[in-house]
Amino acid sequence: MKTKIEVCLVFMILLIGSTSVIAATSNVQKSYDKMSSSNENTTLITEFGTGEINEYNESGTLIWSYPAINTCDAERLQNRNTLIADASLNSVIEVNENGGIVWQKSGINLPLDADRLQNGNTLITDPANNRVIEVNVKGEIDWEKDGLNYPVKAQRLENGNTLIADAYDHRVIEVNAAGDIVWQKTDLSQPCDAERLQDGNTLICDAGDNRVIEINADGDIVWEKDGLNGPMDANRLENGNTLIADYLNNRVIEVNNIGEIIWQLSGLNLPRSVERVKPELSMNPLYMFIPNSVSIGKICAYIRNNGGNLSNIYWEINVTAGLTKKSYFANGTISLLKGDITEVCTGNSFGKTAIKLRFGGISGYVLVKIEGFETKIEFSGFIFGRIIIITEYGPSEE
Ligand SMILES: [Ca+2]
Ligand SMILES: [Ca+2]
Ligand SMILES: [Ca+2]
Repeated sequence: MKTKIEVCLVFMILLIGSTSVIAATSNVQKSYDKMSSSNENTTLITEFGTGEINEYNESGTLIWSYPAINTCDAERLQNRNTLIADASLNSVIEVNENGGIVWQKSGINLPLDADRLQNGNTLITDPANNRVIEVNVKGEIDWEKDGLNYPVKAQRLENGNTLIADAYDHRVIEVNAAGDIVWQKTDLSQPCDAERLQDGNTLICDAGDNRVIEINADGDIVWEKDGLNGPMDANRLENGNTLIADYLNNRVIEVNNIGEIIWQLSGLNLPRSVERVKPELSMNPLYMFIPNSVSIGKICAYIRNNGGNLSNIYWEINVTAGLTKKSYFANGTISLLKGDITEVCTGNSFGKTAIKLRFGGISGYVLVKIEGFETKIEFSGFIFGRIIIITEYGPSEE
């Protein structure tokens, strides 16, 4: 079966320069098969056959799509943007909800995987150069592991080490910051994905053997799902099930701990990566707007709060008055208690919890951050108004 996956990877490379062929294969009916209740989350899938990134709800309805040409991996970030390994651009890009590129690392020949790290850097597999790199926000390489043989996926572990599916060396390795191998599983068949699980086991797409396996630290197989066709991505879900991109079977399946399929989306077009997106990450928790043509008005920031008290809102308002730049309300934190409504923005029905700040000036910006999310809005024209921060979803009313 190794031959088949090799062909598959070669096919993938051929596709990079052949977009007209890709478009011809895109007209596929999605079918949905629910055998028992899954959950209300959405599923983000890169479909290599069309190059698109598609987000489906549980019943298989397309709810968001990014019309790329050749993408191999995508993940939804905490700020609700989507990080994409885009081979047609030779780049890793971060796009916002509207598809606007807000960050880009170019000059990577065939990026297959990109992960945003906790330090804000991005971990990227660069198989054409047989390496995995970590780049900072400026795109500079902060860390690198070279000498690999077609690394397909990588994961930064909690201990700071990096787990790499090194496909053509048929192994999964864990390397430390110095690049030394501290753990490995050899004798695999073109592993295309690996992730370290909470209990220390490792989940591997043993693609050439058409199976997903879970092994313990000693390398013993403790769980297996076979009968697949070139699986490219597997993720252990919080509910204990495993979500698998069954690449050459053109489907994504969720299987339980005895391997039964409990949910699937079929009729896909070479699903190469898959991720379950939590509901709280499927909506922007933070919105701000300035109503059109406002000379005296409001800037509103909506913050979604899933319950409890909002606290540690970082806010910063910077206002330019004439030629003099002034800062009003420099920055700080605000504790917001449940039910503490001070004002509701015009025309909205969200108001649950709010704070209100006053400022005045000609132009400037407002920046609000909460719990790792941030949003910034720039304004021009005279404004003497207020910023109102309210929760879209406050704690449920008793
Ligand atoms: Ca990734
Ligand atoms: Ca990864
Ligand atoms: Ca995975």
